[in-house]
Amino acid sequence: MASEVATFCPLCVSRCGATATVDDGRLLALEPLPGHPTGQAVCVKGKAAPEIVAHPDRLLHPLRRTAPRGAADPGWERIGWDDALATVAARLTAIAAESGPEAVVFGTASPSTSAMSDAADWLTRLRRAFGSPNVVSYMELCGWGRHLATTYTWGEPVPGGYLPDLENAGCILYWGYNPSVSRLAHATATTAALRRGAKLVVVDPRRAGLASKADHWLRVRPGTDAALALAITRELIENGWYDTEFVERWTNASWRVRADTGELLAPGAPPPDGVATRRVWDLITESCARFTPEATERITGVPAARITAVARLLWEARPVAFYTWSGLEQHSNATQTVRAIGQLYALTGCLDVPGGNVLFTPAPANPVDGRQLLSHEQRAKAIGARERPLGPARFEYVTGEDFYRAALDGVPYRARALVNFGANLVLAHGDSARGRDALGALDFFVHTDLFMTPTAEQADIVLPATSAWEAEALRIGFETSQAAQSTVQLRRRLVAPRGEARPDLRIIFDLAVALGLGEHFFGGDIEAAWRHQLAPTGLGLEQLRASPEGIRLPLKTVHRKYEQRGFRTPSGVVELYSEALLREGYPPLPAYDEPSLSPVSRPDLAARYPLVLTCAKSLFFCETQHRAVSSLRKSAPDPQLELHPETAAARGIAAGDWVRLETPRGSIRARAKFNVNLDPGVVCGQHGWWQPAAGLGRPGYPVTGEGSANLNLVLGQGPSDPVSGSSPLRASLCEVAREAGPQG
Ligand SMILES: Nc1nc2c(c(=O)[nH]1)N[C@H]1C(S)=C(S)[C@@H](COP(=O)(O)OP(=O)(O)OC[C@H]3O[C@@H](n4cnc5c(=O)[nH]c(N)nc54)[C@H](O)[C@@H]3O)O[C@H]1N2
Ligand SMILES: Nc1nc2c(c(=O)[nH]1)N[C@H]1C(S)=C(S)[C@@H](COP(=O)(O)OP(=O)(O)OC[C@H]3O[C@@H](n4cnc5c(=O)[nH]c(N)nc54)[C@H](O)[C@@H]3O)O[C@H]1N2
Ligand code: SF4
Ligand SMILES: [Mo]
Repeated sequence: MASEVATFCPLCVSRCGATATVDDGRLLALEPLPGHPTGQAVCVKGKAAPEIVAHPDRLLHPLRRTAPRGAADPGWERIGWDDALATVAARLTAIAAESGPEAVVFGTASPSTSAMSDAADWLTRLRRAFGSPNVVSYMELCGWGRHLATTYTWGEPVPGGYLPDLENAGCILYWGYNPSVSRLAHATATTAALRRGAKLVVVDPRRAGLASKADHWLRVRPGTDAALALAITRELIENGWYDTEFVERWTNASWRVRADTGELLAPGAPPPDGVATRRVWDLITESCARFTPEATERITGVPAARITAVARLLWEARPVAFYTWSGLEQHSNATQTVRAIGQLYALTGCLDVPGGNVLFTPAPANPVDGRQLLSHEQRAKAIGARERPLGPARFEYVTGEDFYRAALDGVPYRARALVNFGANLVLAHGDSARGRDALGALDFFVHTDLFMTPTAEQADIVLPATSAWEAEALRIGFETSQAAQSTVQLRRRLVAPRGEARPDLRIIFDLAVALGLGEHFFGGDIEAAWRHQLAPTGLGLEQLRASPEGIRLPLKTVHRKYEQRGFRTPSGVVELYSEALLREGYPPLPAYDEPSLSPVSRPDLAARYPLVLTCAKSLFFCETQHRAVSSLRKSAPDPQLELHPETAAARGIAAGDWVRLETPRGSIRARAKFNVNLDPGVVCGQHGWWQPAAGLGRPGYPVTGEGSANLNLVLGQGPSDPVSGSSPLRASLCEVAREAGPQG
């Protein structure tokens, strides 16, 4: 008989509370779980969970490569788990002994697009216990702007840590973020907020998702968001639309700067004799001066009157809650852009107030990411730290390009091995061809995944991971609201693992033991580890097992915590003026830099490639995954390129035609999809196309070469953001032409 079990879907960052229907050891359906703080809805991908679990292409056994890398056929040979783990441990130990543990780079699929969120902290612990300061993931493409760059303004991530309090917001500001596609829990909460009268401003080159319900949709030219932010800031200042008290007391706007060195003087400190000083506020006013609404319309394409109207709305409809994501991450000016928005947001004074961006009270768990296990000395060896001391390397993340350089050129030292959980690096970073070469240059590569991918294909050993529904997992907090943060849930194992697949967490713990690091992993006992994590919550595993829908801790939000403890910046206030950036030679105040590959910065390229190219996620797939899932692929059978009908007409392209998308790096195929709301000078592509859908007879596409549909083949990793190394995947140049030959 079919039974219903409360669970949650970890396929993407939304982590929707869900009800699973299970019958005879099979997962049949996933439906919403309305009482759960993220359980209002389940998307098409969640609904496809049963298909993902049962997919015929799943990896079922550990595999060893028998042919050299680069061979057409890797010659996969099935091996046992003991053999696989022993081989991995032996190779990693040998490489660490010869070259230092830093030569072993760890990798992970983003926890926003995979169930690696179940195991992320434990993988970090394993890496640190092993002694490596290097994890290659997507910090520079996915988390920098939202998460780490903000520490140079706020001391803590806004948003990310400080999340939008949608339930109480007067005005919601989504800037390069489309939760209707990417985070259902935010989309449903936003719709509820609009129903009770909240205002909405969306900044996006496309009229996507909630933009059609917005009070203002600002159609910004990709990559010019900082100019827009500075223009809005200028309007706020000119009209006195800012929180004077907050700005005076809780930012360094009223501090003075030495004209000679640029250093800040603490409030009240007298300047040295003969040294001129300026107020930060005056410098800010000056730095925004040229961004008049009219001048900014010429840069961004956003009508001047809208800029003023949005500034007014942000002020009058306070409190403002905002969120940003991919639209601002993948740019050559990503850091300055989020600094500019951070400045704008400071002026509203909405930080940590009800309805603003709030640091909700997290469930009190023991941290397990093993921060203390990595020595300072090892940490300093992070790849990329020398080139970009304030960038991802400072937080132990290696950028894609830095990893490739270390693997291929030995700079700053050779990356010899990769221990990768999921991450489809070849498809997900720009310059796919170089990515594949870099993996080919490794001495040893072990990859854990549910499916064979173009990245997994380069591995020496491939380990089969269970899907989320074949594994028990502990989730402490669901992020989006205080109720969500207060929820602790132990997701049940709903069906038995397919084949010999094992949960990532099991693999991490077993590998730790095989590497002699069991003492840091409770001797390999996952339940003991969870008990340790849970201890401060007072919850036990048995209690959680008996309440599969999760248990809500009685936590209360505390607002304006900065009044007690200051901001977590070096100075204790919001650093509109950043000495940390100044010391490394970056502009200390938020600034606008033209994108590195734009019609303005590269007129030489624009003559041949006149269109601005950006990209966005698909509702039907997570990143480079799920094209093999029939129910999803049916709805989105082909790679798409959105373009304006006029742009198409000028090139003889009809809706649905196959087109060639050309950049200076090469060309790929996609199908034309008309979008009348786009600027005719902007087109929008999709990355992640490689996988065939055998069940539907839909083709796959080669990663490189003729017939490829891989957007990241024709996008580069540079010229990148000087602070973070973020790649210009969302603002570059291209041309589009109708594909020659028969269409169909
Ligand atoms: N369905 C689905 N959900 C997902 C994912 C997925 O692949 N599919 N991926 C997960 C992951 S890893 C992430 S990081 C999140 C990301 O979630 P989002 O950030 O919401 O993802 P996108 O839709 O790529 O980008 C948001 C918007 O940015 C716009 N944009 C593009 N260029 C610019 C620009 O220059 N400026 C501005 N202001 N906007 C721009 C796009 O048009 C798009 O509408 O989603 C997560 N959830
Ligand atoms: N052009 C362009 N490029 C982009 C982006 C973009 O918007 N445009 N987005 C960027 C962003 S925001 C991100 S986060 C990255 C995403 O890049 P990745 O984090 O690599 O995500 P995916 O491409 O979805 O690939 C995830 C891989 O993990 C596997 N996997 C899924 N679930 C699990 C699991 O539970 N365990 C294990 N072991 N494996 C699993 C999948 O089968 C797949 O092979 O891509 C970046 N690349
Ligand atoms: S939005 Fe869809 S894929 Fe993401 S967690 Fe919710 S149901 Fe799963
Ligand atoms: Mo991401």
